[in-house]
Amino acid sequence: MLTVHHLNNSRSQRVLWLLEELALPYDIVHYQRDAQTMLAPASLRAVHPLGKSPVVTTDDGFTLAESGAIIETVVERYGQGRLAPVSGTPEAMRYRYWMHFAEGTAMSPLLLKLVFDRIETSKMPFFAKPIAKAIAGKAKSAFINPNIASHLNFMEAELGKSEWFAGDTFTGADIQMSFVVEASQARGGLDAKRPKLMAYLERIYARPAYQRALERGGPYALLS
Ligand SMILES: N[C@@H](CCC(=O)N[C@@H](CS)C(=O)NCC(=O)O)C(=O)O
Repeated sequence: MLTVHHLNNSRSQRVLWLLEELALPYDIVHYQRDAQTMLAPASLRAVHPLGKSPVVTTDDGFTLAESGAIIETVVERYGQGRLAPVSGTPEAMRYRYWMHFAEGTAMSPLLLKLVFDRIETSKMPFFAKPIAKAIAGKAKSAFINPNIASHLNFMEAELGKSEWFAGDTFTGADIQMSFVVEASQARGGLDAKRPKLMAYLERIYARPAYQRALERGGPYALLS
């Protein structure tokens, strides 16, 4: 049996979804973000030293962290050929690419956007506010927003080539990429101007396993 250490409104939602897609039995231990800081509770550090979500523990004593590594490991160990392209094919190369692109490239500017948006609106002495706003505004206009836009344009173009990120078949790479697309909609400016990505979101929301994961994981709303 697998146990998902699930933080509300977080990347662990996609691990629940993965396990539902594979129809694997699993337990959930729930953790709640601090309402002020949005950080995970210290109890998650008892499971993995970084205290980040997702973490999965297995009956045979493994602790898995880092969502891409979790998805790849679960698909390899328990997937019986499902959710991953046959190795050595062009689809397998695309699968690996998107598995890494999600956290290695796409999430960085989205995280920076979250941080700088918060700086702009956080409480501080009145004289510091214009300085903070100017720095945040410059970081966003010079680096963060152009990178998010370029990633979105790239993803939109790729989804023009095939229905799913790795090809014509739904794979674990789509589960990994889902958080990027959802976060882009919540705070990265993704909207109807990029119809392929919006249709992709509709396709994933329509999957019964995605719905079941929401039922088990509880309310899910990404930070914006
Ligand atoms: N690259 C890591 C990121 C893990 C991560 O930052 N998780 C967030 C939730 S989406 C978290 O645990 N935040 C709470 C905290 O940092 O205390 C992954 O994909 O697993």
